[in-house]
Formats: sequence, C-alpha cells, structure tokens
Amino acid sequence: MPTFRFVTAGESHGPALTAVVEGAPAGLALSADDLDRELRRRQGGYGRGGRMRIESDRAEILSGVRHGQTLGSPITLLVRNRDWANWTDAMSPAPSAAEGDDEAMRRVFFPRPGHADLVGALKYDRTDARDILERASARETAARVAAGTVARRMLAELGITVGSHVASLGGIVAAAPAELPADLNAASDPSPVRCLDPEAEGAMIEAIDAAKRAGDTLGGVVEVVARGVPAGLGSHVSWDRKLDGRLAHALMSIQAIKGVEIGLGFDGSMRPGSRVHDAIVAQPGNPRGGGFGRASNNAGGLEGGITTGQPLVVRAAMKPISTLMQPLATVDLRTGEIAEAVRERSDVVAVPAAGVVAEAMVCIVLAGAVLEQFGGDTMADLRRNFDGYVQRIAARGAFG
Ligand code: EPS
Repeated sequence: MPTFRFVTAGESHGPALTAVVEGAPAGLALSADDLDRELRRRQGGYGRGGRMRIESDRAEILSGVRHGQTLGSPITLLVRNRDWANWTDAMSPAPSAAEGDDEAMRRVFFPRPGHADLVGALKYDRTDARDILERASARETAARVAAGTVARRMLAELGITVGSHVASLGGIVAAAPAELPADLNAASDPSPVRCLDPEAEGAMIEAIDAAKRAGDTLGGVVEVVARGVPAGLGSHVSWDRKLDGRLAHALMSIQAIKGVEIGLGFDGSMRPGSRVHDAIVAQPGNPRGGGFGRASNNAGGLEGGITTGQPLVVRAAMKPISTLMQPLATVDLRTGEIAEAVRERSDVVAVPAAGVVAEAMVCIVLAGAVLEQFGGDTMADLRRNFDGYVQRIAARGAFG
C-alpha cells in the first residue's frame, strides 16, 4: 500500500472540492497559509478565463492538524467553490423543481472533441454530459495542489525543494538558461506565463492574445525540477517501484497531459549513447549523491528507476484546452444529428497553472518514496532515518 495517499472529491461547480491526505507523519508544521500560497500560485497565469476572477481559492483544514502541527491522522482539506452560488439549482444534490428546464439545469448535449464528455457519457450512461464534465474539469487540480502542499512541506523539512517553469507554450520554445536558478519558483512565478526567457514570454503572450481572438486554445510544456533529492529513491528491482514510472503515472494523470519526459526524454533517443549518458565523477562535497556526481544531467536525476542525487528534471506536455469558442463539429447526444460542440466559459491556456499542478504531483510521488524508504510515524523519526541514510551513502564516497 502506498505510504502517502490522497483522494480528491468534488465537482467543478458543486459546493466545494475536498482532499483527504493519509500518511503524513505527526509533528509536521502545516497551516492554511501554506496551502493558500500554493493555491494562489495555481490560479495565476496569463490566458485564464472568467472563472478565475470569481474564485479566490482558500483551504480550510478540517482534520488531522492541531495547533499548527499534523497529528498523523488523515488530513481533510476543503476548498470552497465561490461559483457554487450561481449553480445551486443546476448542481443541486437533491432533485430540482426545474428538472425539465434544460437551460436552467445547464445540460450539455453537444460533447466537445478532446474532452471526456462523450466517452464519459457512454461509459456512465448519461445523456447530459455535465454529469461527466463537472468531474473531468481541471478545477479538480485545486484539491491536488492542496494535497501536494502537505507533501511539499514534509519534503522541505528534509531539504528537498520542488519548482517549475514553462518550457514552451503555443509552439514558442523558451531558451533554456545555462543553469536553472537555485530558487526556480522565485524566478518563474513573477512571469505572467511562468517563463524564464523574457523574449519568449513576450511572444507567448502575443500568441495567447491571438488564440483568444481566433476562439482557439493553446497547450505547452512545463518542466518540474526537484532539488536535494538523495541518491537511492525508487528501485530497479520491480516495475512498480521504479520512480520514473511512478512520476510518469502521476503526471499523466493530470487533466490534458499527453506526454511526459525525464531528462533528455525523446531527444535522447536521437543521439548516440556517448552524447546521452552522464559521466560519473567523484564529488566528496555531495553527500546526497553518496560522494559521487555527474558531469551532466541528461538522465534528469534518474538511472534504473533510482534517483542519482542530481536534480530531478521531468517535463509534461499539455494539449490545448478542448473548449473552443470556435467549436469543432460534434454530434447531438440525444439525436445523433451533426452539431457544434458546446461553448462553455473556459481558459485560452492553462499551461502556467499546469506547472504548479505538476509540482504538486511530483511532491506527492517523492513524499511516498521517502516514507516508504525511511518510514516514521513522527517527523523526528523520519528525519533521523533520512539523515542516517545520507550519512551511510556519503561515507561510500569518502574512499577511506
Ligand atoms: C475548466 C473550465 C473553466 C476553468 C476551470 C477548468 O471553468 P468554468 O467552466 O467554470 O469557466 O476555469 O478551471 C478552474 C475552475 C480552476 O480552478 O482551475 C474545465 O473545463 O476543465
């Protein structure tokens, strides 16, 4: 059983989103402010739609924390949907008096190509695609970010930090800096598209404006970097213990993500091995690498499903949002007649926010791997076990 688990619940226009997080040790400092800071980061980004002007996400902690410290019990986090006030009839849990009024019920009969609308309606035998899209909506990622903040807090106590930036958006590729800034989010968050290359940033903003004018949407690629990860998380011994596989699963589970790369990723497949693999060097000042380092980090901090002690570098590719204001053709779910897909209020692009969500998922995977390896019902136990392990691997590189 995974050691750090979470489940989310909630519809996009229902009363609230909830996350229940299980497995955090006792004695971790956690406040609503910690959660709100991350929720705010997820709400930003140029190209979001009208919904983000309605919402101002805040988390309420309903269980598992007392006097600012975790208890080791399940942590319940609640994020209310402010927009719920406009949907009390359409999303009412009880039968509504206006049941026969499709407009008042905000029913959706014209499934959007690319969204879960049609396949969900088939699978769950619904005529109103709203029964599907409310849960398929990326609004759910607010709950993931809240859950991920618990993991992030725990990792921070061990000196592990996770940040992200936008590597491309709408086909505009940011120039990669020679070296990523040590505090990645401090550098990327001030950018409206969370991009480190000011020239690309300007072009991305122009592309978003043009897509909006054309009733179109854009995707992009986000890069997540985790630092301070010791060598030895994950394992080569079994498929489901390989950390690269777990990261790919977690990132692919984010709405609209269609691809995941680690390190050089697909680009590495085009090169000879001599231009891919990272030469090993002795690095006595690198205890978390076991006293070893790498001359480069094309592996993205993972070899054989095990972390190397180098920064973990993962990228996720997001397809363009499937709600188009100039809709594609679809079919009426009731009659089979040709129609235009529904135009719901939506975003032109959500790639900057996807970076924050991807960070949350990476934090959750890393927290799980850390707890599996080092255990501990309390933060003090976890820290002692973690420090003992780092001492053990660091001694390997001391060479007598
Ligand atoms: C979304 C559609 C939009 C986005 C929403 C995701 O919502 P609405 O239909 O209410 O305008 O704003 O994202 C969020 C609400 C959020 O918090 O990120 C969709 O269909 O996925």
